[in-house]
This record gives sequence, structure tokens and C-alpha cells, in this order.
Amino acid sequence: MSRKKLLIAIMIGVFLVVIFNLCTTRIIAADAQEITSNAYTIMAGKNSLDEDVTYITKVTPDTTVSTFKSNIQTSSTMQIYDLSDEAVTADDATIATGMSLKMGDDTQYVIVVTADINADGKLTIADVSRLKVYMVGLTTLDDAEMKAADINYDGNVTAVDLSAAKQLVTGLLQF
Ligand SMILES: [Ca+2]
Ligand SMILES: [Ca+2]
Repeated sequence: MSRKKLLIAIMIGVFLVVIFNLCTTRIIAADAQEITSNAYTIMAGKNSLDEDVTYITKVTPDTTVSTFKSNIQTSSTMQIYDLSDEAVTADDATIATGMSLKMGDDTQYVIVVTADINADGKLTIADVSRLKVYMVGLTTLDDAEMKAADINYDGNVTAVDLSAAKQLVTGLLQF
């Protein structure tokens, strides 16, 4: 093989590699099914096992499955799973802290309902009690519950959040 032919062969090889890389990058980008929301915040985080988790926060108590889904924009299919990882099929079921949203490509999001610290989807005196017990160190909260307890969204769970929880329950404060 002449030097010139070898050079051309190398150039074609390099060209093919570049094209292949461009194609695979495109495929990966197309695979990631992004979701957006005007009502909720979608935030990356870590759970207590230091695993990557994406949370959907700022969901208000008493939100139904159908309302929740209507606030998410995606081209993919959505399925809600409860805390036992069972599929939630009723549209009027209440979304609770710790439930998850799974997309058609198996991407999973953990849902956080603000102030729903005992994970029943509602804001009651039971949530205030659980927060009080946590504040005095008599119980621990999991990652989703910690996010639910951060009612003023400043990244920490403090007496300010406890005060806000009390005011929300008594109606002195509204979402
Ligand atoms: Ca609750
Ligand atoms: Ca806070």
C-alpha cells in the first residue's frame, strides 16, 4: 500500500470514529426523558446511602394523583408507586411524601409533600407531633421526610419549620 493510500485509509477511519461518536451521543441524549414542572421543584439529591436521587418537591398536602400528573410536563408515560412500591392506579388517590414517580424509561423520582412528615399525604397535628419528636432527638426522619419537614425550603430543619407547621395546621399560614 502506498503512503498516500494509507493516509487516506487512516483519515476515513478517523472520520468514521467521529461520526460514530456523534451518533451515540445523540442516542444517549434522546434516551434521557426529562420532566419539567411549573408548580414543583425537581432537584437532584442524595439519600442516606449516598445514592443519587431526584426529588420532586413543593407538592402541597391533599394533592391527588391526577392533579400531580397534570403539573408535570413530559412526553413519557407516568406511573405513581406508593411507599410499599405498589402501583397506585386510582386517579383520586392522595400523593404522600416518599411515593415515587416512574417514567416509561424507568427513570424514578421521589415525591416530597411539603409538611407531610408522617407520609400520609395530609397535613395534620400528627405531622407537627412527628416534627416535635424529631426536634428533641427522639426519632429520625428519612431523606424524603427531612425534605418535607423543611417547610420554608431553606435546606435545614429548624424551629422555624416547626413554627410554620403549627401555623399551617391551625390555618394561620396558607400554602
Ligand atoms: Ca401527614
Ligand atoms: Ca427550613
